[in-house]
Order: sequence, then structure tokens, then C-alpha cells
Amino acid sequence: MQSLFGASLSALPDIDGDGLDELVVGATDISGAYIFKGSQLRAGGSYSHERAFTKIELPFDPENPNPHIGFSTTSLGDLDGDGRGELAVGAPGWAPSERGSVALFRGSDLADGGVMAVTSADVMVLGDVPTADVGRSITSPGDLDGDGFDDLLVGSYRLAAGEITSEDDQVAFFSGRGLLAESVDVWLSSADSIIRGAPQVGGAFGKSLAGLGDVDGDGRDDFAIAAPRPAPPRPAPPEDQQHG
Ligand SMILES: [Ca+2]
Ligand SMILES: [Ca+2]
Ligand SMILES: [Ca+2]
Ligand SMILES: [Ca+2]
Repeated sequence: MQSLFGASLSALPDIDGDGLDELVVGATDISGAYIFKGSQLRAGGSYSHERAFTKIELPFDPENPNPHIGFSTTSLGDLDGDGRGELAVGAPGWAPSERGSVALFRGSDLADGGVMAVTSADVMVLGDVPTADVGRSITSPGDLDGDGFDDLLVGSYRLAAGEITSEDDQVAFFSGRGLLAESVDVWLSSADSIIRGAPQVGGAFGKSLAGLGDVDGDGRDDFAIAAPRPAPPRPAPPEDQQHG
């Protein structure tokens, strides 16, 4: 799971009201998510994580040295009605449940700058099923259920060899409307729905997630899930059926 500064990248809708969107950079080697304001980037130059306006980190814990905060990041539209978008940060190596997590921050809380602990998130999505590494992938695919609020997809998959079950590779759907309503942590199993991949070691169902907009014209946004598993060996076709 090694990745350096830039393990994930997301645009974040303008949180400081200057009309410029912001940039979120995930850095799993130093385990953090770093927000650079659009106004910083407009000025040019080069930036390390130390120059980020807002830093989402976790104090080093020798018992959990690799929380992998920032392995994935995604912005969501405004869920709490204050006109600013929100941010989700995946930490697949950290959670009280030790099964990974996703931290959800209100955009308004990120606008003051400085260092924020990932544990100060408004809501944490925590793994509670026999799967590993919740939050390896996340995306906001737009509004899937048509309630006017962006929704959240949380992917978790296991790459380790050994016995694997259908719960090892799954994508959880959370309707955005209620996510920030009570500011309480939610378990993955309480997702509004869960899509499971066919169990296969190294299958990585959910490694990539993408919102597509409304491709079939039914008024609700659509999405795609990739499972970049190794293809099984294919027998050579008979000579008289070969395709050009
Ligand atoms: Ca801005
Ligand atoms: Ca908001
Ligand atoms: Ca929705
Ligand atoms: Ca649709």
C-alpha cells in the first residue's frame, strides 16, 4: 500500500468563499490529507505538504504506524445546506475497529486552516464486517437516489492471499442526505445498500469508482465499479473461428 505525496487527488468546492476551488492531496507515506487553497495555487510555485492551508493528520501512534490517511479522497456537494461542499478522506489502515475508515468533514470546518486530527471528523464510516481496508476507494457519484443530495460510495477490498469471502470485496452506498444529519459515526454494515463482488483473491472489486452523470436519462446519476482482477487464461480459439 505504499504511496507518496499525491496518492490521491481531489478538487474541493470553494470553502473560503473567494470563488476559487481548492485542491486536496492525499499522502499515505506521511499519512495525511492536505488542502491547498485555489488562491495559493494561483500564485504559482511549488508546494510540499507543510505549506498546505489545512492539514488532516493523526498524531503518530506506534501501535498503528500505517493508518494510510489520504489513501483516497473525494469531495461531495453541500450536504448540510450551508452552501459549501464537504470532504471525505479514506484511511484504510485506521479505525477503532481496525478495519479501515472514512472520515467526513464539513467544508465549513476546513475553512479555518491549520492542523485537524482525522479523529475530529464530523462523521466516521467504520468497518464492522469481516472485510479489510474500508476506504481504499471512495467517490461521490453525484445524486444516485434522486433526493437532491450527493451520495457516497465506499470501496473496500483485500489483496492478501488466503481464504477470501464475498465480504472481502464490496462497495457500500450511503445516501448523502442523512450522513451529516446527526454527526454520529456509522458502521459500514448500516450503509443504505452494499454491492458485493465475486470473491476472488486479488480481485480488487471496487478499486476504482467513478460517477458518470445520468447516462440513461432517468434523472438519477449513474456510476461504474472496476474490478481489475487478473484475467483467467483463455484457451486458444479453434483456427476456423478466429476473429480478425
Ligand atoms: Ca477558495
Ligand atoms: Ca456544507
Ligand atoms: Ca442522494
Ligand atoms: Ca441514470
